[in-house]
Amino acid sequence: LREHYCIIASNKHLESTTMERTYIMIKPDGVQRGLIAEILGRFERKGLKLVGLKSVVPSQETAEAHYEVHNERPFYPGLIKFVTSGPVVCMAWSGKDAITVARTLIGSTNGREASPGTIRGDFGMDMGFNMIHGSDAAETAAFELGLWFPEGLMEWDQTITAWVYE
Ligand code: IDP
Ligand code: MG
Repeated sequence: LREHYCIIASNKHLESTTMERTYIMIKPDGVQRGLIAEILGRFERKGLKLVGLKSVVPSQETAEAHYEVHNERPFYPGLIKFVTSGPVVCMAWSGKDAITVARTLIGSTNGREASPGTIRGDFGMDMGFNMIHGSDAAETAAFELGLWFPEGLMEWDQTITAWVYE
């Protein structure tokens, strides 16, 4: 069946997609609220491949580097205090257009405005407590993955891939 299906699929024109890796982080509010498995499960069920996973209490330096683009914003000091307040879950997920796919799963920044079905839309009510971070572009993904995973990421073949992508 699988072989037969591949013959059909191979006749399709090539889609313009890119294999990407993205940095995803469950922030301290997501951990405190017991949403780790719920959030991680959504990425797993979607078909993204887990290539990095750990839990840390972020250092001041790492948090400041991560949110450096926001360092002039009024919410920045509070954001750094919040993100260093306890454990976060650091993840790296890979897949076709993984950066955009992950941002779509996450939803818009303010939970009250985020669409139902998204993580923030289903569980969030505010801007500051929006439970999760996702890289917003290829350059930021590369920077953030290097920042949070200096040890590197996992290389592995996931057997379900053959049934996730045509
Ligand atoms: P994003 O996480 O959806 O990419 P950004 O605009 O990049 O949103 O902001 C980074 C993070 O900073 C947000 O996820 C949120 O935690 C926090 N943040 C952004 N704007 C505000 C605000 O107006 N008040 C409090 N926190 C904010
Ligand atoms: Mg952002």
